[in-house]
Amino acid sequence: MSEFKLTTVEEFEAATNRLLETGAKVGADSWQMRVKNQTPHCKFGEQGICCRICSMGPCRITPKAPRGICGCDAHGIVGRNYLKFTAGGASAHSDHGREICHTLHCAAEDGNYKVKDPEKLIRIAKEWGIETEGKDIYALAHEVAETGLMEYGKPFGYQRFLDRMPEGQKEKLIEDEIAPRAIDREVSSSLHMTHMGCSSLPEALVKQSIRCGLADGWGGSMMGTEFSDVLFGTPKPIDTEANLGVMVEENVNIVVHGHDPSLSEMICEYADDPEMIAYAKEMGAKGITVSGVCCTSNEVAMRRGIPMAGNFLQQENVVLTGACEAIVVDVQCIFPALGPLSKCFHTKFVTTSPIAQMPDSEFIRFSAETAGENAKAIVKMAIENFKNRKPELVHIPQLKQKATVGYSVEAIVKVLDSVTNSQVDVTGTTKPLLECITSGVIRGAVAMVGCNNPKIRPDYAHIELMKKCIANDIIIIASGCSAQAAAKAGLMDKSAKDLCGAGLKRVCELADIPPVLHMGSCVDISRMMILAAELAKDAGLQIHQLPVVGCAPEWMSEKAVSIGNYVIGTGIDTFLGVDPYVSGSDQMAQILTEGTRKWTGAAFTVETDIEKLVDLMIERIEEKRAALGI
Ligand code: BF8
Ligand code: SF4
Repeated sequence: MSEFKLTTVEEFEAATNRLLETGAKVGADSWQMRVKNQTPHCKFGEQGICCRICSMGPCRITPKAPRGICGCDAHGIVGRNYLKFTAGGASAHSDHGREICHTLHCAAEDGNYKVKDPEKLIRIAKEWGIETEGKDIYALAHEVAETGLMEYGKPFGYQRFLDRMPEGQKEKLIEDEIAPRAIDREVSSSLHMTHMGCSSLPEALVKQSIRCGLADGWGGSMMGTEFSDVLFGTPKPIDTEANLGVMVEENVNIVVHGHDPSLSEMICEYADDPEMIAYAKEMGAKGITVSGVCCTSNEVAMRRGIPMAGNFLQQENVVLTGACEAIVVDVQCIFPALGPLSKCFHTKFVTTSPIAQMPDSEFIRFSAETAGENAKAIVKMAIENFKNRKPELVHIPQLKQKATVGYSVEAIVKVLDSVTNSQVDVTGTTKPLLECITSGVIRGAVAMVGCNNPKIRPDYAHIELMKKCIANDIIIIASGCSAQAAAKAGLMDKSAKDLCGAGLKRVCELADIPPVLHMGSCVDISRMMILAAELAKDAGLQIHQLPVVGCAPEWMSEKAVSIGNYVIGTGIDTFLGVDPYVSGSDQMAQILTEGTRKWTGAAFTVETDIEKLVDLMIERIEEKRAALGI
């Protein structure tokens, strides 16, 4: 037996409590304190029955006041709120994807950004019917980027990547009017539908939520993922470490946080520059450590092995170590609290995007054209800040785990090829994985995604669900903050195979993989959709028939709702541990948990009891297997 041991949530919490003591010394605020101030939450908001989309309101639904001033009932109000939530998430993911398209458009042989995976670029160009023969790779990159940008506003047709779905699925989506058209159009139409005096029919609002979500998952997010791979390389398995213990006391610590790899890639590049390292030494440090928080961390961990300092609810902790010279952010999931918190320490809080501007931050506008000089300025600023540390405040909790990350679809297909010893050459398909599933060695797969949320004990649901799944021979593919929870616990260490059932353990041994596979950031949930589509095509099935489910037990953001919509839109049942503000309408709840099946073959399950949630997932996977007779 190895000496492998998971880090427990209790150990995470003890480390956090120790850091909060430092916070108390310097008068810092914390999310733990703010949660207390904000609870109990407003019941109308929680149930989704507050409407303030016109200035006759706000209107709140009660038994005595069952309709708003315009006459809208609870179902219409909940439905509109749900669609707005989705549109917010789809816009964020897709705008991130658009930025990546722009970065690709700026790529040049002698520029800041290069094409690192030309094969993937050519593959996508061919898929999109773009002539590749005899073309310079950068000319091709620009043409593909421009075609991608057109996906946001094209007047006719549907998202190009829908052609990756199994035969007939796109046609069914078109027939049901949920096939996504131009991405911006879906977001815009959603906001039009929720305008005062437009849709109040729950079914129509849910349909548009799915369509808008699909524009994200099979449009903006998928382009974000694919073109990030083209620019920065398609992830391959790589070793890294996770949790706050990755920060190094003697070094200049730069923490990258947010989502867009265009920034973090450049920071990593310059932090590695011998000139910068020499400068750090001159300033009294031993070197430079870059670590990450949230999805940007997933991006650079997958491609460079950059360690992961933590996930969403750990973002304040990196500053509380007193050893963070700069926390450099781009967009999404960044606490405005980081501004005032940084002021309690020597930390520089550097915002870089016009999309995410915050008080008490230093704004260094980052753009693809000037990326090199921007990144250099940021790294220099961090180095020069090292001398301002207050040694009496420095405490880095010595908690970290090893993790192997970087399981893109391409990487999964490759490693699982080694599992089946069949003589037939199956390279390049998901057939070996299918064989494992059909034979029952692996019972199915769960796509674990999403955030932390103070409503759920942070990381606990992610980790407990994963442990139970792998013990039941269900393989986990994880992304976003869920992936980081797994990594911090040790579930992405290959030794975690000992926690698996016999079948999955054997697969992990043969393929030399951990039982929880890191698939990347939240835009990379598009990778999961591609994997599901490939599995279905190779099996001659539709996606909704596969013994695969999605799960977001601790989700919190609008993006997560958009994701939920495209995951069920793709045909994958999705299990949520937090209610998406729909409990105020039985009609909405019914459509979301059952009604969507007639369009996509999948629906949501909402269960706040985590034990029950995992049992329901396992049950669903077994039902799918039974239906297939396997
Ligand atoms: O996009 S999992 S807290 S970091 S929203 Fe945010 Fe949620 Fe983390 Fe990435 Ni995704
Ligand atoms: Fe009230 Fe109707 Fe206006 Fe909403 S749209 S605030 S329910 S009057």
